[in-house]
Order: sequence, then structure tokens, then C-alpha cells
Amino acid sequence: MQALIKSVEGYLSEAFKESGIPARLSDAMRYSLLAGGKRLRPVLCLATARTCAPERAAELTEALLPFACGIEMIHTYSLIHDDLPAMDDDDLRRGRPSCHKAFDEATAILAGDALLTNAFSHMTCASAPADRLIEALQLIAEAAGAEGMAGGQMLDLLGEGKRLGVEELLLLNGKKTGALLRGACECGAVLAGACAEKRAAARLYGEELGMAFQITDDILDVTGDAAVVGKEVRHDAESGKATWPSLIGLDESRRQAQVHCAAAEAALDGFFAGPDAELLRSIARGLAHRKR
Ligand code: GRG
Repeated sequence: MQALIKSVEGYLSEAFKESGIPARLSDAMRYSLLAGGKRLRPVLCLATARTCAPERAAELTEALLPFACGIEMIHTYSLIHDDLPAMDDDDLRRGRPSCHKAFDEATAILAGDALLTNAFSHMTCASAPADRLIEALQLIAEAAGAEGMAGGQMLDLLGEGKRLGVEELLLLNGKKTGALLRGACECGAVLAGACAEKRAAARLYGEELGMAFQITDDILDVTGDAAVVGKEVRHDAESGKATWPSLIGLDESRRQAQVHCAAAEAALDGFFAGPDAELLRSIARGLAHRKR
């Protein structure tokens, strides 16, 4: 995991230094991008690709790094926009002032826009056969777009102050949080040229991980410490959001998180083995106990 994170950090630290970008815009983009996220999505993309073609693991890391880091850029854009006053209105992100607090709202909007758009130019620089690359680009566009994360954010805003049921919350979470995590895993499999069965297993793993991730995020909002979590806590209840703890209670939420983590691990069984499959398993296992 640490080696993959190091590769991701190395790539991201060189991004958006170009002289053609107005300094204030590149400063805001790099401020948020290099603020120390967990880098879960690019790691998932790379580890899934590597476990689909273990004999080419090292070569794949190098070849797919621009794609994996593009996913992190999309994720960072979503956090910047989510923190805006018109959305979740959060002053703290990744342990420091949100982009619009450190800069200003207009700059934060543009930094998010540019990260999302430029992510696609980075992703096209991945070395993979053209048909696989096009399919992966399509998948990640759908995961981030209206059918996926952006659509989930819309449902989230529409749900504020309403008492959503389990089915509605599952749909909302599957789009808002799950789509990009699932997309990262599936794209890794597609880019590595995995067969249909392995691709479906990677997708299911990402889907279950996404559910566990959102449930633990909701739990952390109730039980976490802002200094450790790196963002404001007790925010969901204040903004009238439907969450797992509010719907099924804390204990049952913890149990459900475990259930989804176990299901994520189980999705890998019979399809993936070796060190990268172990990494994917340990990510699923660690999720239920995450502190940030
Ligand atoms: C603005 C289109 C648009 C979408 C926003 C990201 C998002 C959708 C909402 C954020 C709300 C939220 C806290 C969702 C829970 C899951 C989530 C995305 C958590 C943050 O991801 P981490 O924990 O963050 O991987 P780091 O900082 O580690 O990268």
C-alpha cells in the first residue's frame, strides 16, 4: 500500500505546475490535491489492475498511474464542491481550511471544474490498448456524472430534512460515494484486460466497499474527532441529513459496515490471489475500524 501511495503522491506532486495556468488557479488546485488524502481510489484502481495481471504488476503501476491519479483529481474536485456554502458548507477538509476558505468561492468552483476536466487529459495519458482506455474513460465518466456521483449529490441535497428509508439511502449512497469507488476498481480490471468474471468480481468488491465506506463515514460523523477525521463532525444531524446511524442506530450501523466489508472480501474469493489481492482484502478489513 505504501509503495502505491508513494507512486501516486509522486505523480500528483508534479501535476498542474505548468506555467500556462493562472497561478491562483493552480495554487488552489494543488492546495486541495496535495492536502494529504488517503488516496484510496487510485490505490484501488492500481491494486485491482495488478491483481488481474500479476505477472505485469510493476509495469502496470507505471502505465496506469495517470489514470489512477485522474480518479483522485475527480475525487478532489467533488470534495471541493461538496464543501461550498451552496452544498455541504464545510470549513474544514483534509485537516485544513476548505478550498473556498483558503481562497474564495469563485476560485474554489474553478479549481474543482479544472480538476475534473483536466483529470480526463491525465487519464488519456495512461498506457493501455486504445479500446480498453476508451471503455475505462466511459466508465469513470458515468461513475462521476449524472448517473453516478453528481446524481447522488443531487439526491443527497433533495433528501435534506426528509426521513429517507433504507432503499432510498442505499440508492443515494451507491451513487454519491459508491460509484467512484466501484468505478476505480472496475477501471483497474478493464485496463488490465481482465475477463468478464474477474471484472464483475472487481465491480462487486468496489460496490460493497463503497457501502461500507459510507456507513463508516456516517459513524465517524457521530463518534469521530474532527482533529483526526480532518473535517467537521456532527455535521449530518445539524444539516438534517439521513444517515445510517439516524436510520438504524449506531450498533446496527457498525454491524452493517462489517457485513459489507466481509462481502467485499468474499467477492474476491476464487478470482484473485497474491499480494495485491491481499492488499484489497486488508483495505476491506481495515475499513470497518477506520478513524479517518
Ligand atoms: C460535488 C458532484 C459532487 C459530489 C460530492 C464527495 C461527495 C460527493 C460528497 C462528500 C460527502 C461525503 C463525506 C461522502 C462520504 C464519502 C466520501 C466521499 C468521503 C471522503 O472520501 P475520503 O475519506 O477522503 O476517501 P480523503 O480526504 O481521504 O481522500
